Parts: sequence; structure tokens; C-alpha cells
Amino acid sequence: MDDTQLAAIVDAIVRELKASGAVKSAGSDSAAPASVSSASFSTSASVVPVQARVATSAAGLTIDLPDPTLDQFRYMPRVKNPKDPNGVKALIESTTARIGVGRAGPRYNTASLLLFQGDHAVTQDALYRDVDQNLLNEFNLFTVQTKITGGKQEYLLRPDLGRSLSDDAKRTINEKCQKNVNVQLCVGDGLSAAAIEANLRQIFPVIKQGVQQAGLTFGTPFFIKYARVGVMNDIGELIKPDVVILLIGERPGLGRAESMSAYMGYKPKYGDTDADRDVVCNIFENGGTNPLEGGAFVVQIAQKMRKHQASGVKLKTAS
Ligand code: B12
Repeated sequence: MDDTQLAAIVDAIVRELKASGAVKSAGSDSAAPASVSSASFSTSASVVPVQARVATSAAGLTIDLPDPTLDQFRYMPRVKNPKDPNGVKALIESTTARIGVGRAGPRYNTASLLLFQGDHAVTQDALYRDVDQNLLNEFNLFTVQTKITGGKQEYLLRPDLGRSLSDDAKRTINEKCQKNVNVQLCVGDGLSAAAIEANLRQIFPVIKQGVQQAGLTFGTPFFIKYARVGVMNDIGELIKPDVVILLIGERPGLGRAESMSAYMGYKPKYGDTDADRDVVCNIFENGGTNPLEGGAFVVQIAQKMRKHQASGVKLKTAS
């Protein structure tokens, strides 16, 4: 690429950023002039607008692409010259799997690659982001932490530490929580903050009201940062509830980050394993277990656990 082409690209980008309001012209707040000096332009990643933009071209060069994650592009058949175009379309519509994406020689085409990278970014964001504090405040959830002290990186590398509450957490729970309740509800970030943000507003009231309407005591709910499922044992030991319900973010899939699980156990204690637990999984709207229904189901299971005084495999064999 020669200097003239390069300058044309830079000029076009500057013009577009100015037009979108992301950067301002020196001495003028108006829309971008026809020619902009790229020498005076300084950039930083944070000023680039995140909204989808239409393709623009400068000097015959396309410098931008439409958002590949929009449904119309995500589900666009990309197989060249298919024998049965309607068949390809029908197949694509029948599944969320990435099919009918075509290829460029032995490789993915650019559109598929960009979609894959966009979806991967959603996954990474869900995993590395913290749950919105405003949401936790809405439900008066105080926060305690597991034994993870080195952030998400350590959380990913040390699942064992995510299964134990820190000493501080134990103290706080002892101070703030009602003990010996029938049902103890906890919320954990797990592997997806987005999952908690997508479902908590709907599921929390259903569980709380369901438990209370069944005449059961609902313990003091709280939020656990850097939580793994096994942390339920510590909660059981500290609070001595009949049933612990832990709402937790599931491992996100590509572009699918809002899926939450409710893991449950009857009188969890040190040494309990997943064989002693039950899970209502894939809780999310539009395709999963709807959070309102999920909440009602969780309450039913809690009642069943109390009735049979068991959970996990023991509950299966008892009922
Ligand atoms: C990762 C995973 C596993 C891993 C867990 C390893 C690990 N250390 O992370 C492995 C491969 C071991 C596994 C095994 C099983 N899994 Co699994 N697993 C998942 C997956 C993909 C993600 C779970 C997640 O994100 N958890 C949240 C994070 C934060 O939890 P964590 O503390 O890091 O990890 C714990 C949980 O993942 C838990 N767990 C994982 N699977 C299961 C299943 C049950 C029934 C229980 C109680 C707990 C449990 O084990 C981990 C260690 O405590 C989900 C899919 C989904 N949509 O949720 C399926 C899923 C939860 N698993 C499922 C099943 C059926 C099983 C098995 C029973 C399969 C089998 N027939 O052997 C076993 C049982 C596990 C056990 N220990 O007893 C089903 C549960 C369906 C249901 N409602 O009962 C799911 C929903 C997949 C599916 N759609 O079918 N699983």
C-alpha cells in the first residue's frame, strides 16, 4: 500500500470519527470538513464509538463493515452457489450451530471470522466483568468473597479457592445472616456476570415469594464474589439452613452469556459433592428455562428436598 492510499484511509477514518462526534475539529464543533489533516489527529481506543455503523468508503477503499452480530448477517447463508438455496436457509434456521457459513479456500471467510471474534468478545466480557453493583443494591445483597485474592485470573486457575469462603466472609455472614432458616438463597458471579444481570430481577422475587407463600423461612440473601458451586458447603456449615439455593453464572458459550443455573443442596456440609446437589440449568429468556418458571421450579425442588430430607442422588432414589 502506498502513502497516498494510506493517507486516504486515515483521512476517511478521521472524517467519520468527527462526523460521529467522537473527536472534534480544532477550532470548530461542526461536522467534519471535506479535508482533514491527519497530522493533528490523536486517537485512543476509548473514543471509538461502539454502535454499529454502515459501510463507508474512501478513495474506493472500504474501511468499515456492518455489525456482523446482527441477526440478518449472523444467519445469512454464505455457501456459494448452493444446489438447494432454500434448503440451506431452512437448515440454518433450524439450529443455533454455525452452519452454511461457506469458506474462502480452506479458510473461514472474513464475515464468519468477524462474527466468531465478536461472539468470543461477548464471552470474554461476561467472564471478566463484575456483576453490576446497582443490581445487587436493588435486592439489598451484601457482598462476601471466597478465598480468591488475585482477581478473575486466579479465579479461573484455582477453582478450589472459589469453593471456600474467606475468613472475612465467614465473619460477615455470621454477623448479618439469620441462622437455621428453611431456605437460604445466595447469588454468585460464577463464570458469567451477564447471566446474573440477565435473570436476577425476574427470578429473585419468584423464589422469595414462593418460599414465603409455602410458609417457609427465607434467610438473609447475599452475593458471593468469585464463587464456585462447592462454596455451598461453607454456607451450609455457617447458616445451617435446610436448603441452600445458589444462583450462579454458567460457563458462557460463544455469544451466549446470559445462561444461569440454580444449584441446590439439602443441609450442605463439608465433604458434600455434586452427587449431593441438584441443578436447574440453562435459565434465560427466549430459548432457555424462563427465569419466572425456573424460580417456581426451584421452590418446588426445595419443598421436595425438605419433604424427603435429601438432595442429589439420594433425592432421586427417595422420590
Ligand atoms: C463444566 C460442566 C461439567 C464439568 C464440571 C467440571 C468443573 N470442575 O467445572 C464436568 C465435565 C465434570 C461435568 C460433569 C457432569 N455434568 Co456437567 N456441565 C458443565 C457445564 C458445561 C458448565 C457448568 C457451569 O458453568 N457451572 C458453573 C460453575 C461456576 O461451576 P463450578 O463450580 O465451576 O463447577 C461445578 C459445576 O459445574 C458442577 N456441575 C457440572 N455438571 C453438573 C451436573 C450436576 C447434575 C450437578 C449437581 C453439578 C454439576 O460441577 C463443578 C464442580 O463442582 C454445564 C452446562 C450448563 N449449561 O450449565 C453442564 C451440566 C451442568 N452438566 C450436566 C450433567 C448432566 C453432568 C453429568 C451428570 C454428566 C454425566 N452423565 O456424567 C456430570 C456430573 C457431574 C458430577 N460431578 O457429579 C447437565 C445437568 C443437567 C441437569 N439439570 O441435571 C448440564 C446442564 C449439561 C447439560 N445441558 O446436559 N459437567
